[in-house]
Amino acid sequence: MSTTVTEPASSSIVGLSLRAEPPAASSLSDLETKGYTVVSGVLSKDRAQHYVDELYAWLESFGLGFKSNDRSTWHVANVPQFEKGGLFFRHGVAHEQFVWDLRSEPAVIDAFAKIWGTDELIVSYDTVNVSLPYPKEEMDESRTKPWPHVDQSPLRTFKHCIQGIVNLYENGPLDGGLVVLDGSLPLFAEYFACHDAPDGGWPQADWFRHSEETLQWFYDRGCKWVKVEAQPGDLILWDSRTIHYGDAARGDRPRMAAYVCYKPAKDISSEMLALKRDCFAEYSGTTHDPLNFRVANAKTRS
Ligand SMILES: O=C(O)CCC(=O)C(=O)O
Repeated sequence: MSTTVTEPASSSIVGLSLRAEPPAASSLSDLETKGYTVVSGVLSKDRAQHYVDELYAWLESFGLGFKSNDRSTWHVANVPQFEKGGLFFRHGVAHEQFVWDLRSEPAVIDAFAKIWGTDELIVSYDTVNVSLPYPKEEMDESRTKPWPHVDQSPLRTFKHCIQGIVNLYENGPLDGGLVVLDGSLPLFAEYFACHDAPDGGWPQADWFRHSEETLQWFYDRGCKWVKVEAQPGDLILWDSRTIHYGDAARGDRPRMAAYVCYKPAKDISSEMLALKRDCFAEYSGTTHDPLNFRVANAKTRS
C-alpha cells in the first residue's frame, strides 16, 4: 500500500492571494437566509476533471486493485479505508499536492474572502470525498445511515463557520453528497433556547448530533430535507448551524469532492497556529474549522 505524499506546495499557511472575480451576491445572500448555497463554476469543467483524474490516480496508487476505468474493480476492499460513504482521512491526503492546488484555486478563496470581508485567510487541512457506487452488500448501515448534525455549539448562536465543498463531478439526487434540512438555519437558536439542556449543559464543542426525535421539532415547523445538487466545478457553501449530513452514493455515479473552509487568519490563537504548523510538517489532516480544529483521524469527522 502506498503511503507516499508529495511535498506541500508552500511552507506558508496564511495569506493566500486573490485573483478572481467575487461570487454573485445572490448566492451569498441565500447562504445568509437559507443557510446554504451553490456558487456556480468556481472551477472550469476541465479543471474539475483534472482533480477527478488526480483523485482516481491517488486511489489507484495504493495498488489494492481499484482501477478507475474498470467498474468491476469498484469494491470497498480495493480502495484505502474510508468512513461513511467515502471520507478519507489517512495517508496524508489532506496534503497531497492536488489537494493544496484545489485549496489554492483563486475563485474558491475569493468566495470565502467575500464571506469574511478579508483576503487574509487561513485554510483547514480538510479531506476529500470519493463516494463510489459500491455493491450494496459492501455498505453496511454505519456507512449509509444519515448522520444529521450541526457543526456548531448550541452556545454560539452567531455566524461562526461556513463550510465548503468543491464539487468535482456531476451530482444529482441519487449521488452521494450534502443533504441539508432546509429551514433549519433560522431555527438554530430557538431550538436550543426552548429545550432543556442535557446534564452538564449544551456541548461547548462545535458539534451537535440530531436524532429523529429532536428533528421532529424542525419538521413540525416546515423544515424539509434537500439534497444539494451541483455541477462539476461548483462550490457548495453552508452555514455550520444548518442541520446536514453527507449521504452515501445511492445511484450509479461516483461523488468526487473536496472539503474547503477558510477563516480570517487574524483570529487564530498562537497555540492553534503552532499545532497547525505541526500538522503541516507531519502531513496530518484536520477537521473543517481552520481555527478551532482537531487533528483528523478515522474517528474525528464532524
Ligand atoms: O459530505 C458531505 O456532504 C457533508 C459532510 C459533513 O457533514 C460535514 O463536513 O460536516
